[in-house]
Amino acid sequence: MTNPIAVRTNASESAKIPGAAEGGNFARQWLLFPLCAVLALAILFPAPAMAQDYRVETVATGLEKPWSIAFLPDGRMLVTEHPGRLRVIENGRLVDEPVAGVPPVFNSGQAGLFEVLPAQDFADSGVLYLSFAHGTDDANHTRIVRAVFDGRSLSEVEPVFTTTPAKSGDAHAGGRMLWMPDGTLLLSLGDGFFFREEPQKLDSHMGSIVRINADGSVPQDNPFVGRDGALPEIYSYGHRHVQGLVLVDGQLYAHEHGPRGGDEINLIRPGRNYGWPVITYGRDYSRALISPFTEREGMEQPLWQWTPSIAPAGLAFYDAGLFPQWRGSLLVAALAEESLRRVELVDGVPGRQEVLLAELGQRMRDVRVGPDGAVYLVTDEDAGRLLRLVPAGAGEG
Ligand SMILES: [Ca+2]
Repeated sequence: MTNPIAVRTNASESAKIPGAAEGGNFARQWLLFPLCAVLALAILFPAPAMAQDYRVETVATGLEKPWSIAFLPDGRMLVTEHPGRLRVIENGRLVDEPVAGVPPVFNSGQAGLFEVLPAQDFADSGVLYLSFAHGTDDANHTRIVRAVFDGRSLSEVEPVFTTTPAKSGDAHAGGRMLWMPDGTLLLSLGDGFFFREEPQKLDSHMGSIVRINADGSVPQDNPFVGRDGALPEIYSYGHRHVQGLVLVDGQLYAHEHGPRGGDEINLIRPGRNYGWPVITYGRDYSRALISPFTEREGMEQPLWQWTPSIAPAGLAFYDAGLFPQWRGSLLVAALAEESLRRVELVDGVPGRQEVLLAELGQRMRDVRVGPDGAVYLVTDEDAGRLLRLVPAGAGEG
């Protein structure tokens, strides 16, 4: 175990899921039917990428639990470190001094500094958004602040959104952010791990995706505006722990952690209920049944579910030119599987999958496509790395 703290709170994030053993039994049964076996294995155990597909470059090392990656219009990059630091990569190298002025975060287990997201008008305004766990172990919230970044420090830091109610503990706080095409901002949240009933409640932000305006106000076309007892920021609900958001052709995709099994990719629509914990394809970490149901009227089915869990963290869509064979794919960083999953979308639905980077044996926390068309990842390690994937034949970056 590389992360004893996370083991306590979320086995799917940290445990080596015993997929190989389960797969072996499954495969032996199918080998009675050789053709079926070949087909099943091809689907269930996608082959690692050919070694010549890509080359892995290390952009930066010594990042403590790096969590998210952002690109600035002038070519600089930003990386958050989970304990509460914001780092700058300038001219291809990590600036020694962390950015000053980052607000204090609740740093424990899965709680900490989450994402950095440049404002859509960053080139003019210099405004960044940060998401993080705020408060104490007894009472904490997921918070978004905005601040002006001058290249070395933050100023004019002001909260724009804070979840309600407060929760205890350091697990499942969400933290992924995304700009929608209309200029509204999404934030993904979790069920706090110990508060499984919250995602079905509309008077709690826990287990939802919320949508706010850039100044923190509520968009009046949010699905629950005006409904008694409902929080107006809620955009979708019934989520366990959403750790990836991305737009593809104007459609919103999210992935979320199941418990033991049942990690999901969902197509997110406003006002919809994604089912947790009433329906799930996973079981509890004790293997106990959480629910006998995998579907129910009024609740959305995932587009895809992973059992055993891969623990998805970070989500991108590849549509660049550097890897033409990857175009049209979701890229999913995985913690438990220690991989990058490439998930082909066919008519908007997950199809063939490919497991990349398994040869590194490292938990992957975030994945992004750079403006250069390369794929960037951070490894979830105490001495984490920022990686850049380029085609194997490409010149040194
Ligand atoms: Ca679900």
